[in-house]
Amino acid sequence: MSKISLDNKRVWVTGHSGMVGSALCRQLRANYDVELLTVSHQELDLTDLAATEKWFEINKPEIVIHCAAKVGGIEANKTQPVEFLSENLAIGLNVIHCAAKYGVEKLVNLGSSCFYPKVSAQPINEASLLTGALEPTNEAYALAKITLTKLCGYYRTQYNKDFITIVPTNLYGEGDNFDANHGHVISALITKFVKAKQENRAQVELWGTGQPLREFIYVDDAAEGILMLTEQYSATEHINLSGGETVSIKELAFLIQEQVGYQGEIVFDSSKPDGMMKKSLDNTIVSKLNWKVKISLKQGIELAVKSFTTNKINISMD
Ligand code: GFB
Repeated sequence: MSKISLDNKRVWVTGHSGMVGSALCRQLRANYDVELLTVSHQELDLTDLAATEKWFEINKPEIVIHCAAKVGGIEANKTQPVEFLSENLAIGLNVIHCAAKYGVEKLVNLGSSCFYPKVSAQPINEASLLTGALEPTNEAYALAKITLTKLCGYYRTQYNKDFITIVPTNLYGEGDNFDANHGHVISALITKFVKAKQENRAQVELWGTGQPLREFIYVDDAAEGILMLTEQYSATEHINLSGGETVSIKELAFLIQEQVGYQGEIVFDSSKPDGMMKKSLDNTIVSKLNWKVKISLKQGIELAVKSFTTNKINISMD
């Protein structure tokens, strides 16, 4: 199995209204000649196997890019492990099994940078998977993602299916969940700083020590990389999609504070979890495939703040 072309294919993006799914749809519409298939959660519940099978039978996707998932930041992961494990596993198993049963030409599964061991040599390479214990705050989500990644690999070795897994580093940008408590750090911080500025608050309270290091990629860069790998990558081994900037949460907070124009003080609540102390992914393999990040962290934060304020996103600070 080798390279494929997306052109003239029926391409189904699951989770098309989420951050990654919607970025993929924007690019597929603008830059590719595809028949794009999408279906809302109301029309199709992917945890329902019979309904999912029926959808495959009727719509006959040739390429599936599986983005549908229950996602969230460190707090959401920590407080809802049952849903993070069972929903992600159920959705993923149904989509992957149906892709095999209904003869999908290529399936792209998304892993997560948090599925690598809590203590990993940095930057984390693909071979680190399953070499140590997971970070407890996101163990449930990571277990679902690891199982689905392995399943794709087994489908290739046992049934010769062209199923791949791409592992994006931490993503952010337009279409993210900007909830202050359940969102990932960049979106949650944008919400917190914008609110604090609007309400003239003297302080913004952030979580943990501010010391953890995270690597970030703007979602439009990631979408370009995912589409490039869909066409060019075909292997049992998952592949990291990384090469973004790595900063401490404290440095990140200053960047967002500056972009929002908030003048007050930042306070870190160290009773809240830090999660993994360092998380950036090794990009040796993907960098050989003619793709690199174009949007700097500063530019990406500017874009994310703009999308947040222009879309007047309804935010929760509870
Ligand atoms: O993005 P985030 O929620 O998740 O948090 P992870 C990143 C870091 O930012 C942690 C700190 O060290 C947090 O303690 N932080 C500071 C905050 N203030 C805040 C805040 O207001 N909100 C949030 N969310 N964080 C996630 C996993 O881990 O990585 C997910 O939990 C997912 O499963 C994602 O896979 C990629 O980067 O630590």
